[in-house]
Amino acid sequence: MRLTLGFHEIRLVILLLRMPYFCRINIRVKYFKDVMKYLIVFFLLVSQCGFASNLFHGEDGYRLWLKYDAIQQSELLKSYTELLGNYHVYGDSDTMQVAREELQFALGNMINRSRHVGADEATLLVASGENATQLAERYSVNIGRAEGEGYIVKQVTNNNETKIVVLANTDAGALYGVFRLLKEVQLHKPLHALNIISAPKISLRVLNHWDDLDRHVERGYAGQSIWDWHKLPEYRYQRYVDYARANASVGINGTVLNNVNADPLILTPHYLEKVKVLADLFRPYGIRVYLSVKFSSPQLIGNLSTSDPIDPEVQQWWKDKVAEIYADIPDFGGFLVKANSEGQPGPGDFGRTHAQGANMLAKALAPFGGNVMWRAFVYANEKGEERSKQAYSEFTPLDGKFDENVLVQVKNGPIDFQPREPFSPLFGAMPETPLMMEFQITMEYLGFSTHFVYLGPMYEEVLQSDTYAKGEGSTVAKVIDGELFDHRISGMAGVSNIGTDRNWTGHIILQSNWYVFGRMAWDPESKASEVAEDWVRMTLSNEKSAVAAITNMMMTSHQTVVDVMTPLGLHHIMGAGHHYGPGPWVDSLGRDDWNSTYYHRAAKDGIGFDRTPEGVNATEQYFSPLKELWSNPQSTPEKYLLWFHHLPWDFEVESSGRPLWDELVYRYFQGAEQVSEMAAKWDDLEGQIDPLQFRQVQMALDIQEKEAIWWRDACVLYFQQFSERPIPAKWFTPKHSLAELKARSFPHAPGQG
Ligand code: GCW
Repeated sequence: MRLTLGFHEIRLVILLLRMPYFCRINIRVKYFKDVMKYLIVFFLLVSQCGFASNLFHGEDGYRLWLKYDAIQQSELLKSYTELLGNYHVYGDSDTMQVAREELQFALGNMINRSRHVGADEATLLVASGENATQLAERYSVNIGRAEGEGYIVKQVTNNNETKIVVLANTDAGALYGVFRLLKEVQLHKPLHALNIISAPKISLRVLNHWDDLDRHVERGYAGQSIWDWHKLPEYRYQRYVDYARANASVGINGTVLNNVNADPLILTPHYLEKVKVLADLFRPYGIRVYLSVKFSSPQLIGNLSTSDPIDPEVQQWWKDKVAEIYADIPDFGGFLVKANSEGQPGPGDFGRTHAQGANMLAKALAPFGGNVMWRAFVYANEKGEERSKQAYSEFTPLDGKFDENVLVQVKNGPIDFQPREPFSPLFGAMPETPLMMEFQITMEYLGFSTHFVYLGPMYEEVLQSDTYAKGEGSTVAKVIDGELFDHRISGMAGVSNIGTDRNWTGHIILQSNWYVFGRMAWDPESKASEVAEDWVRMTLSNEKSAVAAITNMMMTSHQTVVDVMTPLGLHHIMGAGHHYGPGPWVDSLGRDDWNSTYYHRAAKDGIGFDRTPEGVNATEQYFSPLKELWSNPQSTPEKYLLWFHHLPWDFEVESSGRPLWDELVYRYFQGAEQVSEMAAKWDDLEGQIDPLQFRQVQMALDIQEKEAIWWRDACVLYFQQFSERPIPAKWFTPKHSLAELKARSFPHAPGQG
């Protein structure tokens, strides 16, 4: 038993001692003191035995996966100390300085020895550029393979002298290499025969913050925006630097600071001065800053009468604005634009195309090396075309018309970050244009920040989907990393789940989604399970059984949330506006394609959206053989069944042989049960991981369990009105009534747009 007296314990002791005063009890002081003495001893014992200390002490999650806990195993410690204890980092740029500091901090913690020494004395050498080239020659290492931002981490021998070298062509590469080496140590991997060569397959690896200037985070569930705009530029939180460190540790090299529903004020000098400070803080970590811009900025803050992209005055306004930014931020990354989408202004307002809008900005940025990330998330009722088809219809005719420094940023699915979607048909359909992937890391449609959902398997599923654009093997991963169509630039964006919560993401497990995003942006061929295991071992436990148990839970958690909310290809049936909880009955929003009923189409004759040639023919946007396969329910993967087909309630579901209605009910009940099983498995981990982390996830699982039952009852009862079929015998009638569930309202649900 550990005796720790924390703030809360001390406060309670003082309170107990002062009780007579507070209670004004008239008892004899002599007895009172005796009683109090026993009470205090009793309280201290109880608090140390678990309950109180579990609540108030422990790992609060701030350190993320960079905990650098001390290595206990003596063999390992000995070998790490020998090989890493004395190191030398060449160069004195800010980035090399950061690399040096990271080693100092990490090794000091992990092996309790950390000395920066002369190159001759050192057993670990870290170098970039010219220094690295020389070392590479000395140790016969092919440094070319590290490419621009990559690294080589290798054990080398020369004249019977064994060293570890971290070599890179750039400073950023060397820093990434240092983080990689430290990861190996955190994972307790042996270092002998170490030979890692790694270079990013994607050039722009960026987080998108949907953060407003008043610190509200659209679809954010982890507190406020970490950017304290009001206190910038003077007040610089340590958190800014820790944010950059965490990103660099997984290879993220860009951040879009503000919401795509952009406030034009971000481009005023008042804010640019603040942006500059963040850019300066992030630069040593290899991170470039980008901004979301409002297309009508020339009118809103520039006093122009138009924002028409072919107007010379408008063009000049953007050129001047860009020059003003680069004067202060020489490595500024560029702009992200949401245009003519959900009420945002865009070139369409002036009768111009997305390409004309994007190219105007691209021309202003090109002389400085900046890029435009132009979003393809566009849809509008007036177009008279089914929502899932609109982005493709609007963008494919523009292929080949974008300037070189424009990337079109496409959400993973054709609709909108649903728990599961087939990949967007745009991937593969615009060979002349670099397409960026946009994943959502924040869990707008997946249970906010109280659900245990690891998104790795979902990202992997999308990235490994075959588009067949150039025959078999034309995966989405190969489209976006530029390999398939040979593009110079490539990108992946992740809508951030970060906020001011002490643990950054509101839920410890959700840190893994930030982590896996970075890993997959570096290498879209990464395996979700391997990444999960790495993350668990650095964040929660390095013990074999705990690692296996948690990794397993993570790997099944995405399928679980799909079963809980939208099994068999259902989609967009969440509560209106905030998207919290079930809302399959939502049918009265301003636009058809905001309503749940538009998407599930439940009726007496069946359920699901007919997107085959007999229906809206969305399947035509995919390459063969997908367009044929997905036009037929028999050859459509069950996970997409109701996405592409409207099927009768007695349609036989192949994998189970159950009628569709029974299968649907089965999935909803099964989903809720899986959450309970997950909660039970988590309970088994008590004592194996940090008590605070344990307890926080446990509490969130309580919420998740409650909400899974809510989803089950709401969807089963709602759809039953149409199927008019009984709930299969194995299950039971939900205890809530549909009327009661429909009446629930959450006007203050977090993260609203
Ligand atoms: O999913 C929707 C969200 C909006 C978001 C939009 C988008 C930033 O509900 O909050 O706006 O997507 O991606 O632009």
